[in-house]
Amino acid sequence: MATYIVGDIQACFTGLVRLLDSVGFSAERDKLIAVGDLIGRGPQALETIEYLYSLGDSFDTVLGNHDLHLLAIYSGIRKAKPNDKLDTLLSSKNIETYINWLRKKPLALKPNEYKLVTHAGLYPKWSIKQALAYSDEISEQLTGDKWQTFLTNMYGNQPNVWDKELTGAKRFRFIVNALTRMRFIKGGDILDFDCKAAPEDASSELTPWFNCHNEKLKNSQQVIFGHWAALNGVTHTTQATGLDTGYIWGNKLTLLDLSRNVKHSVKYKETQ
Ligand SMILES: [Mn+2]
Repeated sequence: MATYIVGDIQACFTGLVRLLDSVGFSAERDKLIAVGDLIGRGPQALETIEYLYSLGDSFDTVLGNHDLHLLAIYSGIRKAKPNDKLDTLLSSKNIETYINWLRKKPLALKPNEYKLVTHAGLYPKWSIKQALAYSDEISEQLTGDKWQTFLTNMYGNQPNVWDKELTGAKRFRFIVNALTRMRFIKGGDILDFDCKAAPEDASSELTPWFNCHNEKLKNSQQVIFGHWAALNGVTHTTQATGLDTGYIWGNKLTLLDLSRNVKHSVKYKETQ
């Protein structure tokens, strides 16, 4: 039995199947975990969700910003843009099943004692235990009766600094932003949402979250994340592994074989 963690699929079903075939993935034997952004911008939203749903207990995922955006579009809270490419999925006869399935997915997962999986990463002031507890707070909202009210209040960039005394919509918004949208940190603890570039191309006042000292993260622990295509999987630290290698932008789709600690990729050009 192997556990594989796959980077941002973004509705690229063909690439996903090629990648899983290349490692001999078996839904009967193995487990697949995704870092979120299952859909969004790619051409095969319906095929991707149908397939991942069909894997049953062999599949799990954390939610990414595009997955939460899908829930908001389905709820009529946000309008889909043409480049979201969600029409085939939203008009599926099974859409309600898929939406209710996604609502039960967390923002953070612990695949073993030493690893944390989230879409964007781990806020430098949080331990893994805190991230999992805050993810549970969001799951309580997403699975509750008022899940659409929660989504209405989810959008926005403030507050951009964590304070454990935050309550209600502000608290939930910070948790969602830290776990699904974070890239750079300013001044040690401020979330920045303007820059999507690679670290070497960013202004000197911006630090990638994984280069900020986290006194609560032990040397043996590692954060596995996606979301940041410009990194191309390069973090220069053993405490963070980025799996978004920009397949949707013509680059690669990557998965990590967790037990062997080996990455495998397929190139966009070889799958067209
Ligand atoms: Mn993302």
